[in-house]
Amino acid sequence: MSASPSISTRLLDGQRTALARLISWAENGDARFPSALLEIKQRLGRAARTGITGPPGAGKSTLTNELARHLRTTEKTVGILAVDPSSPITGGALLGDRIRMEDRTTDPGCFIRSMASRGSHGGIARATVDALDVMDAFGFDELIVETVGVGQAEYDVVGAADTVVVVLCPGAGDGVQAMKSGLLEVADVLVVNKSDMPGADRLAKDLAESVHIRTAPAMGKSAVPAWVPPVVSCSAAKDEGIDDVLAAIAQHRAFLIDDLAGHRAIKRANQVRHVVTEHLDEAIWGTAGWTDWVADEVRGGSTAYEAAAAVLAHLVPALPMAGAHGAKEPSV
Ligand SMILES: Nc1nc2c(ncn2[C@@H]2O[C@H](COP(=O)(O)OP(=O)(O)O)[C@@H](O)[C@H]2O)c(=O)[nH]1
Ligand SMILES: [Mg+2]
Repeated sequence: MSASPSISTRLLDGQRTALARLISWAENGDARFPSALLEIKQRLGRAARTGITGPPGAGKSTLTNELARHLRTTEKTVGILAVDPSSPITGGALLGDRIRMEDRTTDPGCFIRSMASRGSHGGIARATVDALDVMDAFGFDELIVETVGVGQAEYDVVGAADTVVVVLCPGAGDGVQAMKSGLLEVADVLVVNKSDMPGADRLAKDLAESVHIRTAPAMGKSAVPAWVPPVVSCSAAKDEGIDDVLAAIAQHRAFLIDDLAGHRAIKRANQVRHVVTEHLDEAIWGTAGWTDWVADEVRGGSTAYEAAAAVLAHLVPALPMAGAHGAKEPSV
């Protein structure tokens, strides 16, 4: 009797049940994931990865759907990951996205998965990269990861992509807001969606101007031309300008091509950090019972810093903060 093929083998054979299962392992931080990843490692790195972020309501999901549809007309296979870092409570919003993307779900060349990650922000970013790796090994040509919102957690999630697309729209959350919130810094491509709405041209102009101001000094200093994020206008709802968005993404990818491996290595290093942080967090607070000890200390009158110093002194004696204030060793 021969053993049934492993889940990695089944993934590489193109079985969708294995794809779904491995993404769940990634999502849940399943202990079986690391060895499964090792078995699919040889097939990684082929897919192009695009991250889509921006304020709620900008049209990210509509655009993602359109990008996928246009890519499908060129025979490219597409995997989509919709990440909601806030909490499983927003399942309603995810369901909404799912319904809107429905016309993609009957197409065998397109795969859509929503992920509502539990745990820390680092955990979401880690799970996203793992899920993208699984989809990459499965064989999709293009991967798109969409995340809700505009904060640091969202940058961590989409920052793992080769190309980060920031989607804005006229009206709510205007250009000034975007500039303040640091969205311009993370964008490789800036998209002004809802070009059918008033104020879209103004927003595109303002964005192009601030990108120019921001990138000009850097270009002056360096002999290597820096990437200047293009501002592209489109209307996802009216299916206008979608190919311009795809062209801008392709241009950025072409810009990266000389050092794609280096670009990806930096992002991969972030993933190592996330894994280490997540494991430490789990080891300290999940299994070792430090939470109770800390609660006792605080109840006994310690400040948070005193209690933290005591924990750190025990865990990592070489850390500068450890042992500060002459904190005593905890006995766990
Ligand atoms: N007028 C207009 N509305 C759009 C456009 N793209 C999306 N929308 C609408 O904007 C709303 C938010 O879109 P959605 O894709 O869910 O935004 P997300 O929150 O960024 O994912 C929906 O009601 C869309 O129908 C567009 O190009 N023009
Ligand atoms: Mg959405």
